[in-house]
Amino acid sequence: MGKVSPLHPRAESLRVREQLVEGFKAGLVVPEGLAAHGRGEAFDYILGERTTEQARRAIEAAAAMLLLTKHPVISVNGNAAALVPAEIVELAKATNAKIEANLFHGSARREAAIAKWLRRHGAKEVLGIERKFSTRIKEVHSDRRKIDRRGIAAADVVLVPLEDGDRTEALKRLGKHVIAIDLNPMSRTAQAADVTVVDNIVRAMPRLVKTVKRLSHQPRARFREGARNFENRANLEATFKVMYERLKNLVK
Ligand code: PTJ
Repeated sequence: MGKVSPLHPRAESLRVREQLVEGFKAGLVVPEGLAAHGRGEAFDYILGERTTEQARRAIEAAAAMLLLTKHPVISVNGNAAALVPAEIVELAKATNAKIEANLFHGSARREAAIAKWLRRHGAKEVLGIERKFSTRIKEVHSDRRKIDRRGIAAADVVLVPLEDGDRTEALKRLGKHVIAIDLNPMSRTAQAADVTVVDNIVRAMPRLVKTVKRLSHQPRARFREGARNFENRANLEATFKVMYERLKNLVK
């Protein structure tokens, strides 16, 4: 981890930053991704840099949803690829999900680099690369509109990590269910998703993989009801309360 001592009080946060910088140097992450990470860190600080009870509940619902669906797809951008490549691959294997590179700052070169990086971590196939399978979601005002016919276009559930934009609303209009992982509970994506995991992706993804593996040994009926009863709005409101209480306790 360069010159940062593991005894430094911010060691873990600095290690994650370093990982992202390495991803930037390797051509996976855009410079804007470093800024986006900083926004996430600010929310993480307010949350106490831990997985809240609300995030745990959302992860439980997300795991159930991924297991209960026929065509799940994990959408991957530069930041997600740099931070949790092994977990993306593990989750895809455990849920039979497809992996699709989908970028805000579209670039064929970076898509290829991300696909190669994920294959190095064990991915058999990464969609979103071949032009002949490419199609578009209307009304998405960014490069994220480009999707793969075999992937997001055909998906019933899409896992969307780290984005704040109009794609989730568009995916919902297409009848898809969306799981978001986003430290900012106010983001458009967090607000529009069916299940929002307000947690750092570096904590949320390993927990999601573990939860999927645990649930996959159980009868489906056992977790189907829980997933159905999950209320994202109420869970987001409870998350805002956690943040509010933490800030309130700092004021005498
Ligand atoms: O690789 P590309 O071209 O797709 O670009 C990736 C970025 C992240 C630059 C792009 O998707 C982007 O601009 O993202 P946004 O729209 O700024 O949204 C990123 C969201 O992720 C924000 O709401 C951040 O708070 C949140 N975020 C950042 N880092 C983390 C995070 N959420 C969870 N874990 C993180 N480590």
